Amino acid sequence: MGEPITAYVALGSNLGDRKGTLRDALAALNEQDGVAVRAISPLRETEPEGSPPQGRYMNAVAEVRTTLGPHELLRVLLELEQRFGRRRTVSSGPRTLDLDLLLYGDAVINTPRLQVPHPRMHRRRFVLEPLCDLAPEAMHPT
Ligand code: PH2
Ligand code: MG
Ligand code: MG
Repeated sequence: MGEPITAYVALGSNLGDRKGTLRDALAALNEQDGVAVRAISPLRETEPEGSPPQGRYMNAVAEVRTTLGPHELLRVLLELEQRFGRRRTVSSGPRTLDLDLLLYGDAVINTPRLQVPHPRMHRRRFVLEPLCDLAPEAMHPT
């Protein structure tokens, strides 16, 4: 564990109780050792982007302060997706909960398991709008 880092996490849900899942997932994230949720954007209902066809999403972005390293934080996010019923069947298919690590300080990470900044964040309105709501000063490191 090192110095606390500010990171941004995108949340998405398009199955089940979408708002309830996002709210409960944020509470669970805040309960994790070494992770404090500092701020949450307004929730936005968005049209699904990409294939396959699926229902509308609720999306949000959270700002966290964390003493976890980026790979540890990713492990926490994946564990929470599982806990909230995520089943990876169809690639990019509907999901109860998607938690994507967008930014981790100004780190640039390119490993097979983890790419930071998230490689598609700059092309996704459903990420950029809530991120701008929350942190208009946030900078993409590349
Ligand atoms: N997530 C995707 C694919 N498409 N569309 C919206 N509106 N919101 C999402 O969170 C989303 C998506 C893959 O993660
Ligand atoms: Mg995603
Ligand atoms: Mg994801």
